[in-house]
Amino acid sequence: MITMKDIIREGHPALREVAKNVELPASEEDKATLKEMMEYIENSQNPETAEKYGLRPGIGLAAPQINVSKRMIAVKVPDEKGGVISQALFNPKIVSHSVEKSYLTSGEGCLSVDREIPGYVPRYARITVEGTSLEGEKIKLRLKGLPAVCFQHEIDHLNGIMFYDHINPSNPFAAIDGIAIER
Ligand code: UDB
Ligand code: ZN
Repeated sequence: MITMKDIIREGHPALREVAKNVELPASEEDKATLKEMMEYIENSQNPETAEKYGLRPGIGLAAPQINVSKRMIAVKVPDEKGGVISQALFNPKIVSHSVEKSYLTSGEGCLSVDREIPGYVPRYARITVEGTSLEGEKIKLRLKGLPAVCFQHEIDHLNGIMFYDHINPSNPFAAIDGIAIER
């Protein structure tokens, strides 16, 4: 089971690497890793298991965060319609995106970052993501709102990009021409 001690933190070089494509069909080992990542997210969102194991409640996790430099992500995130988008993907890719931007008015954090870093993180407002599920099916997701932010944050990890790389260094809260997402 993945716990916080398995999650590498800011400063670890693996967070700055470009992760490798997963060869498909995925090996049993890669599938087991991705399943464990999704289990972390689920355990961390369950108040009892989160408390018991000291898990920080997460909505997404990328394999480089557990020091596995492969293109795998697990996301379980509420959408705007009261639903939940729960998806583990191999080789996720943004195949199209809006010109329009959006950002969380509360900024972002990261399971691999143990400090508050204030500022708006501009993201694409709408994205289409393709990838392959644990079952080996091709998946295409059209996302907006928090799910779009979360998938972009996780896919950034696969490219060695941290959320704060996107913050305007001279004015972290400079107005962004786009859609504000209230937390
Ligand atoms: C998170 N959770 O899981 F706007 F219902 C963050 C942490 C770092 C604060 C735990 C989070 O943002 N939850 C959230 C936000 C909302 C509404 C809501 C729950 N991550 C995952 C991560 O570090 N993956 O690598 C960071 C998020 C920042 C933007 C999306 C992912
Ligand atoms: Zn993160």
